[in-house]
Amino acid sequence: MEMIDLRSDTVTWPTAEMREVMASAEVGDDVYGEDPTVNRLEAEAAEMFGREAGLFVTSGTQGNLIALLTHAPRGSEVILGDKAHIFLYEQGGISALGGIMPHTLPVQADGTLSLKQIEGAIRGDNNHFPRTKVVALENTQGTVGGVPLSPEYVQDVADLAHDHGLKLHIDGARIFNAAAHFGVAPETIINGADSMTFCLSKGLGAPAGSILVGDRAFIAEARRARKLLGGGMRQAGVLAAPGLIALHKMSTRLHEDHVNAAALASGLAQIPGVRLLSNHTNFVFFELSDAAPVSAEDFVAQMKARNILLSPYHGAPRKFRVVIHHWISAARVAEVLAAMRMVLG
Ligand code: TLP
Repeated sequence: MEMIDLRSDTVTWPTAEMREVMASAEVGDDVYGEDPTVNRLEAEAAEMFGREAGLFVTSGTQGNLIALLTHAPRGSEVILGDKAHIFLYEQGGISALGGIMPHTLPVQADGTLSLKQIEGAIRGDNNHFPRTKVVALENTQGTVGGVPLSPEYVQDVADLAHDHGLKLHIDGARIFNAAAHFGVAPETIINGADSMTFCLSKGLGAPAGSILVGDRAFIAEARRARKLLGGGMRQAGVLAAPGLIALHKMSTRLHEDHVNAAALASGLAQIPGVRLLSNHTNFVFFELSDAAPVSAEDFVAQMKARNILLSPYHGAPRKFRVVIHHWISAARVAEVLAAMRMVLG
């Protein structure tokens, strides 16, 4: 990647090794269940997370939608955070396509939903009410700063959900960042969850795709929902092959991104005109203070002229989210800090 692109970890290009395995991937028709590379990726992802089965889907958005369509019939309800990606950034797909009602609870600063509030939101048996079917968590929780949720908290939510006959789904787009933060196995970070989607295409660097894991019966139904949504891919082994590198190799290096993000955060905190807002896992949030000598637009333009891409965070013109990923080495972090000192100096 020539540009230093800090806008998201979705921008990562596949590595040279990924491109090579794409060229030689064994393929078959995955709608017939005959793509050996897809089958291997699904099985190995499921095993890594201690679940019976996996499903290769086109995106994180599709994985979440499929999971909730599978857990929750039309007219039922899902309890989720008011700052969850599923609620804010997926076009209301669960309602538009699934007839599922979102019951939102405030996402707290530590990324959690309060257990008490979850319990209070679960509907009783009453003809007037929709039936609550699912609780959905996001780990790491992006909108509050890439905050990781602990395995203990996830287990508590799973226990609460199960005590009430509900399922727990996790939007684990960045689940390996959470596991790296706590230094626990992938299986542990999704303690008790009935389903979980994670993305191969963000910090793990694959060109496309996500995986949904769960038990065998759930994944069999989810496979039907994927077809319904037009997500039955054919010779998808060319995408699954880099996915295997993402799963086994890239997932083990994310602590480096966290170290680089922390270095960026501590450098930013020293720059006049910058107010550091938060740093968790591979995310850094900051804003330009009134002391900054440039407008937000000029700041973005001058950084771009120095080969660095930033974009203001949704709806807040002077606030920025920086996402560190494998193309942003420690040397590039130093370049970013030097450029910021020049632009804001
Ligand atoms: N997040 C993107 C944007 O859509 C905001 C980003 O740049 O962070 N869950 C979470 C927690 C996500 O952050 C995202 C993407 C998704 C799901 C959706 O994944 P894709 O883009 O594969 O549909």
